[in-house]
Amino acid sequence: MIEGGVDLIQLRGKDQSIDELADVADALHKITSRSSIPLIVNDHAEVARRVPVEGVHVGQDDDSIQIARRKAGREVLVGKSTHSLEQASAAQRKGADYIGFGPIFATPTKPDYPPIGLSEIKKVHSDVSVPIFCIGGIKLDNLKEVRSAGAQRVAIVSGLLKAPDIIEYGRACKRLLLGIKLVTGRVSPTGGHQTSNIENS
Ligand code: TZP
Repeated sequence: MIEGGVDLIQLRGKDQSIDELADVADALHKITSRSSIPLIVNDHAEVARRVPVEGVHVGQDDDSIQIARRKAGREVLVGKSTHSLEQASAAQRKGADYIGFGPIFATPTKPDYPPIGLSEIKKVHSDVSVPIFCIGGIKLDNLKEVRSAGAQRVAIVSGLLKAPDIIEYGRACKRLLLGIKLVTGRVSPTGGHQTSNIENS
């Protein structure tokens, strides 16, 4: 993934124990840190106490941002999943360093949420100033329309994981994003640049 140009990686392990997640996060972090790619752990902020990951990510039904920070016990990025304009603004008010916004399209990876569609992407970017990762059903095939709808950052899960060649797929996404708007090489999720971050899990 890193060779494919991914700018940020999120570790998701819904069915794994904290111990298992911490082991995977530790091994992954040894790789991501060599390339200065931030590693974000989904759901379980306590992992950040044990492994020097750069951030944690919480959903609407998980710990609050405040509790996630407390559990991490040190300064980390905290991101929040949001599924509407109201949730996006609330997450910023409550101190999120970045938000996920989606699902943009219907996706089997998150079957229980109705898709938001492309129409609110511009609005969320005008309402919210923290970095926004559009997510959900985004693939190489629809990346151009997502970008044209105003997305500055995207998170891709199954598109990348199911690609026959992850490196090529990542590079193709990156080329497409870079072609539409010039991007800095690598940014932190809190950076203000228009950039193409591709999250994976
Ligand atoms: N949050 C909103 S949609 C989604 C998450 C975690 C899943 C995105 O996965 P995919 O496979 O890229 O649609």
